[in-house]
Amino acid sequence: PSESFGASSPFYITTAIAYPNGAPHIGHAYEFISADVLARFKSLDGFDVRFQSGTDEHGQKMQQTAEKQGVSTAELAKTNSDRFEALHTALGTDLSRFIRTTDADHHRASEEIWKRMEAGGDIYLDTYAGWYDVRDEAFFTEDETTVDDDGNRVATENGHVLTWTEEQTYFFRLSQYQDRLLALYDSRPEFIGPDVRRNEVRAFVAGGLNDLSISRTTFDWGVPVPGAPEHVMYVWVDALTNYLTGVGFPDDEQMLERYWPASLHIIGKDIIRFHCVYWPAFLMSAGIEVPERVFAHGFLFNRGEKMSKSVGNVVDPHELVAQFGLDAVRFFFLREVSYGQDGSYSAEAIVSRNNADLANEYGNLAQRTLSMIGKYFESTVPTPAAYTAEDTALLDAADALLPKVRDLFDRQAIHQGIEALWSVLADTNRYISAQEPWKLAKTDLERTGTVLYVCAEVVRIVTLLAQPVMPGSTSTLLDLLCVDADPQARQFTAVADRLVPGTALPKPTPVFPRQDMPAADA
Ligand code: ME8
Repeated sequence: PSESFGASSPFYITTAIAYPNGAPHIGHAYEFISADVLARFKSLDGFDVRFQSGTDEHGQKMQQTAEKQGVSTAELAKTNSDRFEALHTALGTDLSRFIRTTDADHHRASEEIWKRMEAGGDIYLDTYAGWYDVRDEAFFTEDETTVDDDGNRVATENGHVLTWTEEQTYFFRLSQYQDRLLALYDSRPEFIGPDVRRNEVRAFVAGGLNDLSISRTTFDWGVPVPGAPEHVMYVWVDALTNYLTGVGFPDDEQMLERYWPASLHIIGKDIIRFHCVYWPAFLMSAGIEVPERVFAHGFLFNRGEKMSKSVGNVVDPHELVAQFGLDAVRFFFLREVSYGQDGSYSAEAIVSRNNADLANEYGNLAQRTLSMIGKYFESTVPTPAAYTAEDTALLDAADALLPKVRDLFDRQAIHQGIEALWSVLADTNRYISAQEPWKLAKTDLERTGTVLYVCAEVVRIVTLLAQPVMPGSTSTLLDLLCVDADPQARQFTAVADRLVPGTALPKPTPVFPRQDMPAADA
C-alpha cells in the first residue's frame, strides 16, 4: 500500500525502457535528460511528479547477444542494466523508480494485463508463418520485404535481414481496434505529439490493421503466458506494461488511481507505432485508460552521421559529461536540438553554445551585476528608486516568462522555452550596455542601484526558470543571490517574489566558465 499523497496534482512521466544488450549511448542520454527536464519543470511548477525509466530485458535479441558473448542472459541483462542506472546517476536524472522488466512485480503486472485482454476475447491461438526480424522482434508480411544484393530477404522499411518462421503463437485482435484508435486520434488530438507524428500514425491505422502475434515458443527468455508456459509473451507486450507496473498495477489501487493514466510517455521516433497503436489497443482491450500523451523526440547524430560501432563515432555519454560538464551538455542538447526533430552534436557545437549562451549571455551578465553590487553597494542588494519605462519593460518581460515558458513546456517545445529565457537575457545585456551603470556610479548612485537591482532581478527570475535544464549551476547562482536554499523557496511560485533590498550577498564567483575550442580532430 502506498503512502498518503499530498494536495498537488499528479504528473506521471516515463522514458522508453532501453534494451540492455549493450552499453547506453548518447541517444539514450538525450532521452533521459530531456525527460528529466520536463519532469523537473513540472515538479518546480507544483506538481507531484512521478518519473520512471528502466530496462527492457526480455526477448530473443537479448538471448542471442548473451549466447554470442558466452554469458547467461540474466548476467548480460544485469551488467548492462546497471550501466543504464549508472548513466541516470551521472546525468542527474531525478527518477522515482528505475524499473527492470525482470523485476518480480513486473511479471505479475504482465500476467494480469494478458489475462484481461484474454478475458476481453482479444487473444486466440493460431499458426504464424512469416518473415521475422530478430533485431526489432517484429514480423513482416511478404509485401513488406525485398531481396537485397546478397540474396537475403530483408524488411523494406529498415533493411534488417529476416528469417522465415513458422510457429503456433497467440494473436491479439488488433484488427478489431481500427475504429476505436481512429476515434482516439480524432477526439484527442493531443494524444500524439508532435502533430506530424499523429498524421503518420493516423494514416497507418486508416490503412488497416492486421492481428498481432504476441507470443513465441522458439526461445524462453520472457514472461511465460498464463496457462501456456511453453509460450513467452512477445517482448513488446511485457515492455509496454512496465508503465503500469511502476504505478502499482494491479494490486496498489490507491497508487494506480493517483498516477494512471500516465501524463506523458517520452519516446524516440522509431517506436511510435508500438506506443501509439499497440499500447492503446492493449489498454482498451484490458479495460484500462490510455495515457494522456505520447511525445516522440527525434534522433541524435554525431556530426550528422548515424552513430555506429563500425563508423567508430559512438561517444560514451560519460566522456561527454567529463569533457564539457553536465550542465553544458544538458543545455546543449535541449537548446540546440528542436525537441521532436533530429539533431546533431559535435564538440565544437557544444563549446560554442557554452561560450555564447552560457558564458557570455548569462554568466557574464550575472557576474557583472553581482560584482558591481559588490563594488558600489558593499555587497548588499540596492534599494531601487522610481522605475523608468526601460526598467518596467524589462521587469515585465521577466515576469511574463513563467506563463510563456509553461505553455511551451506543456507542448514539449523545450528549445523554444529556453529561447524565451535567453531572449530576455539578451534584452538585459542590451539594457546594461545602454544604462552603463559603471559610469552612472560616478554621478548618480541611486540610479546605479536601480539599474543593478533590475538586472539582478531578471537574473533571479531566469535562473529560477532555468533550474530544470541546469540544476547544478542554477543552484549555485541562486545561492549567490541569497535565494533561500529550501527547495520550497525555489519553486516557480518564487518568481513572483522580489529580491529584498539590504540583503547581504556573498562574494560572487563565475558560474559559467568559457571553454576552449577542442583541437580540430577531437
Ligand atoms: O527501443 N537518438 O530500446 P532502445 C535519440 N526497448 N534517441 C535514440 C537514439 C538516437 N540515436 N537511439 C535510440 C527500445 N534512441 C525498446 C523500448 S519502451 C516500452 C521499449 C531512443 O534501447 C529510442 O528511440 O533501442 C528509444 O526511445 C530509446 O532510445 C531506447 O531505445
